Amino acid sequence: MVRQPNSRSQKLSPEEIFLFVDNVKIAVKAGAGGKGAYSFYKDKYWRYKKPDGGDGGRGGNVIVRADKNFYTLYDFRYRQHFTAEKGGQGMSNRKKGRDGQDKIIVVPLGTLTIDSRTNCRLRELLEDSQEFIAARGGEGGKGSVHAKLEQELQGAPGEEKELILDLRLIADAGLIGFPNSGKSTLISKISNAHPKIAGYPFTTKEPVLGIVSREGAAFSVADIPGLIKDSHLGKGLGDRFLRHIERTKVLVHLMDMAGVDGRSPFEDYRVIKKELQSYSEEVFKKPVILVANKMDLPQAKENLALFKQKVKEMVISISALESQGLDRLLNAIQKKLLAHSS
Ligand SMILES: Nc1nc2c(ncn2[C@@H]2O[C@H](COP(=O)(O)OP(=O)(O)OP(=O)(O)O)[C@@H](O)[C@H]2O)c(=O)[nH]1
Ligand SMILES: [Mg+2]
Repeated sequence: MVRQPNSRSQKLSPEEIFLFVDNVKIAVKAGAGGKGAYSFYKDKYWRYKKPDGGDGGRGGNVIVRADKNFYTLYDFRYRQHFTAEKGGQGMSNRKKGRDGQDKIIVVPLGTLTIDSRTNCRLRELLEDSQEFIAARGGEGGKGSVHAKLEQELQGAPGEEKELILDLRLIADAGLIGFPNSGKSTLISKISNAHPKIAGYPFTTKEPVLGIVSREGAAFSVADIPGLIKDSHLGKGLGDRFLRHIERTKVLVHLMDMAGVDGRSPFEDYRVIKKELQSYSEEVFKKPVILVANKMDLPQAKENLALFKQKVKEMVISISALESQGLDRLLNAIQKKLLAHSS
């Protein structure tokens, strides 16, 4: 199951607008190794005391693990410090101390971990349950059975790091378009995602992931907040969410063909293309499926005819609201995904 954001009230403070968190800094500390036991054994049969102190346990590691049920780093706004357990002390009678428990940090798929002090990219987790040790626990100290020097009794300290977690969602297809073009209506009809839908711009304030299940196949779709002219300069909600379609294989560009908000669909098409190009050449070059939405409205047919005179690419006509043409669209997305799967 893909976790959906909680339903939120309509009025959000500027702070809350960016509830979807995709970059955080955290501090992690692995457990120190336990101390080796300094202990000796003597009974009536032995003339000298014999060492019998066991080794200390290993300190716990800090592990970063990907989980497909998470898709934001929001929780890290409330918790930034993670410490793994220390190793237990060694005991007499050669008993080894208990190993410290690992600390598991759960992150969404698509999270890159960077060591903030060295700026070194540690690992990017792209699959469910994939994990790596971000900070290693210290070795336990030697017990008096093994230790030659007193210093050897001490356990090694655990690694301490400051990590940056940077998320880029992983989805097969990304929905783009002007606010109110019907992106959320579409994703709610074709997938298990049910974002808020309303007739005012910027209803969607954070990316939403949905899974489309079809016979014998499934693919994921990301709905991101609408783009407008000069999004790349920060207008509207800006282009900050476009990073979440950087890894999609296919873009689905939705256009309000009825021009409900009084704009021309062709102008919208040009503006979005320009915004993509201003954002990055790589995103601009992604395969795009053009979709004429709101074809149930009277003005749409005439606008589509005009649009087709100016744009040579194929356009798929749908009405997301009335679930018209969705099968054709899904077939086209699947076909493009197959053609561009590496
Ligand atoms: N008539 C008609 N209205 C539609 C259609 N698709 C969406 N709408 C309406 O258009 C308005 C905007 O729809 P949304 O799905 O919220 O649009 P959006 O692109 O997600 O908008 P933002 O989240 O603001 O970027 C709503 O009132 C929808 O009911 C359609 O096919 N036909
Ligand atoms: Mg929306």
